[in-house]
Amino acid sequence: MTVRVGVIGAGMIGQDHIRRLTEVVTGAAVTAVTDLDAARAAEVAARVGATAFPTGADLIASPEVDAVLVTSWGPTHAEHVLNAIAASKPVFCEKPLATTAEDCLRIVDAERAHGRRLVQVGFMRRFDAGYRQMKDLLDSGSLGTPLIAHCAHRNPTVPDAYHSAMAAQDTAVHEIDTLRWLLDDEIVSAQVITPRATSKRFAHLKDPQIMLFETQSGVRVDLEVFVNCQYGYDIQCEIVGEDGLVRLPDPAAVGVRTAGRHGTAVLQDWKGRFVDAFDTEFREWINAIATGGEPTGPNAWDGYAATVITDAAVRSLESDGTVVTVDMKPRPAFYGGTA
Ligand code: NAD
Ligand code: ISE
Repeated sequence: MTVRVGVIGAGMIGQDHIRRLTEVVTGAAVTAVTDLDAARAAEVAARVGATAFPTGADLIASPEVDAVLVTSWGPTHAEHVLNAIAASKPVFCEKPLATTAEDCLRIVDAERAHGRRLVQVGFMRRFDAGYRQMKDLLDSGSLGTPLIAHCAHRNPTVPDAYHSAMAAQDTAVHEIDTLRWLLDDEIVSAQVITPRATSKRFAHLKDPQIMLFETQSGVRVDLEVFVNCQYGYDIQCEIVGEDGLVRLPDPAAVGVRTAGRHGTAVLQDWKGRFVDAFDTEFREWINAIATGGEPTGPNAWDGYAATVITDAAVRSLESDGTVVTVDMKPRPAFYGGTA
């Protein structure tokens, strides 16, 4: 079966995922595209032989669409995801699931009422080979009980539109999801402190930021978010357990020796760093739909959890580094909890 995907939002990542679905992943076709910019939707649709639709609602209702991919701006995600659930269509939503906890809970409630999983959230790091090796090792118990996580998330630069809260909402949200999954533990508090600011930033931005999280079982996480580090896109993660530690590998790269130096290049953006993870993410999503199964990646509850934890981090940032307790509802049985 070929899964016919309709894409809402044909911007940077939308076009990259369209390329992936049409050129990399087998068993998928992009049959419908919509964008607020109708000319862009028409141009991208024509490129892949799809139909351009005027709105997300029209696209979701189309019989040409089996599954929906939401790659529009964050504040519009909830509306499209809720419409897809109402139409009983699987929906892959790029992060964030929604920009407010209330909207995330509306999605959770709608999916539970539907009775079967339809929603997957685009936290692609769970599909990265290095993180998966870390997860296997941690689950094996060979490092003993995890105690501490040290992480860094560095981007070379960010545009003027990137503001201080986005360090949590847009950037650290990836570590927040990844650590919940790696540790199989819940984050219960957040604190954000700001060291001396780099001079290489737009004046309104607090950069870098140091985020400290505590999990239910007492693991402490320190995360440096530095989005104007200049030198490249650099993701680091090390988890220390009672019997050893595990570190995320750097991407494979040739070693170069020249002019009295030796080294490897540093990647410059998330597209290159996580290209294989994105490919795997979509292969597994399409495969689950094609075989009539439920999506197996991050679910709507993970989307909700990430949003309430980033909310706590933003509250800490805005209150000069107070420790903020995460205000999370009990996890329903539908998502593996007890409520
Ligand atoms: P973008 O601005 O390049 O593209 C968004 C597109 O959506 C634009 O073309 C815009 O016109 C369109 N759009 C907005 N609202 C719409 C609506 N209601 N209906 C139809 N079209 C609409 O943004 P982007 O960088 O591609 O980011 C899109 C989403 O992907 C964001 O939620 C972002 O957080 C996420 N993202 C995820 C990653 C990742 O690493 N997983 C990386 C980058 C972006
Ligand atoms: C961007 O939206 C992403 O999701 C990238 O993975 C992240 O590294 C970057 O900081 C965000 O702005």
